[in-house]
Amino acid sequence: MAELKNVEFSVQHPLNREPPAETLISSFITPSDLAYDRNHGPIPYLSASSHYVHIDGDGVRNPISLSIQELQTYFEQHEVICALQCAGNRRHTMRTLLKEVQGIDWKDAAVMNCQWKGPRLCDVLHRARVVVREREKYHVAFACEQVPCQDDEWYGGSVKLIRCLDSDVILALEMNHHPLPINKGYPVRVVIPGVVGARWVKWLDRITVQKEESPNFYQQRDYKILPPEATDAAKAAEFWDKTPAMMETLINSIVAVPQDGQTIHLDEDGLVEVKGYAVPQGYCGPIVRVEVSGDGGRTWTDAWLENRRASKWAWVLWTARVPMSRGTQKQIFSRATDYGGNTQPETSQWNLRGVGYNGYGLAKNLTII
Ligand SMILES: Nc1nc2c(c(=O)[nH]1)N[C@H]1C(S)=C(S)[C@@H](COP(=O)(O)O)O[C@H]1N2
Ligand SMILES: [Mo]
Repeated sequence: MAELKNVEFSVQHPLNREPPAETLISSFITPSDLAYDRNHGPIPYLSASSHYVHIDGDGVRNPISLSIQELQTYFEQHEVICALQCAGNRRHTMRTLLKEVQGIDWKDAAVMNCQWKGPRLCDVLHRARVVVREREKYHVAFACEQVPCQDDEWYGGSVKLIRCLDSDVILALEMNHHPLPINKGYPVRVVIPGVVGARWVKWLDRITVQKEESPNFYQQRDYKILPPEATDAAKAAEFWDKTPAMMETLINSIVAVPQDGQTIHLDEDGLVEVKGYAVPQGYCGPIVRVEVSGDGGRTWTDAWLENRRASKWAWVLWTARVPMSRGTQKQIFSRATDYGGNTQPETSQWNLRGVGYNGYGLAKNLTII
């Protein structure tokens, strides 16, 4: 086990929680105290005045250690508004609709849409003088060695170097115009718009340019869409190395209002008000269309999209008024499409870890009166 430094011992289990989806969609920018928390280990309490980020690796001619103050003053501070989503978001729908899976029972709210600010990763790498011949062969590995995790002694993940040179990839020092909250990675975390949350390493202390992906458990043995033949942990063993690590988020949308099991009055026009969020696929945003069906997919109504032009990486909040007939056991579907032409499928393929579920948004067991 790694040495226990700065551990908050009062947190016995890693902190994992999500807000109710109806509350989450009440604001375009998610307030930090409403945002979900996902942790594979205890939360470290770090001091910004003694924390350093070390940059090293293959082709790094000038390995450097930067303090938080240096990250703030040596580089232009760049702001980005983007969605952050756990790869396990909507696992509950996969396990209830398709088949049992392994993992935290996330519903639809393991996602947030926030404003992040800090130096661009490409500027920091530039200062460390990264000179490599075949850029496409390299990865950038991010690590937090502050606390041990449940399945590894540290937390880490990596992304291809070419993806990291995108000018919106930043080392965030601020979230929603305040220093990062402790839970969110204080004093620094990496923000990689369009990529699953698992790679957005919090409490970041090392950035390494290397030819291989991160060797960390959470890059190698988790956060992969295993093939359906991997039906249990023993069978999964032969597939981990052959299956790519998840990177880009998938196009998705969910129905937040109404919620499963509710009773709804039709309005005078025979319509039901439906609300939710939609997130684009990886680099293909923004969301350009959300359609909603109250009759099992026979007819679809276009939703009104809020804040569609805010950022290609952001979510959109949407509202639709959908015709429905009275009765019980009614369902509502939502289906999003992004600028890159990706449209949500009706369901997605089952996988053991229940990651990457992006079938139609769904509210079920509704009674319409
Ligand atoms: N150091 C560290 N970084 C981490 C994690 C972690 O457990 N430890 N969890 C990852 C996962 S799986 C997700 S989904 C996001 C969650 O970020 P949040 O807790 O700010 O919501 O952080 C990522 N970064
Ligand atoms: Mo995650």
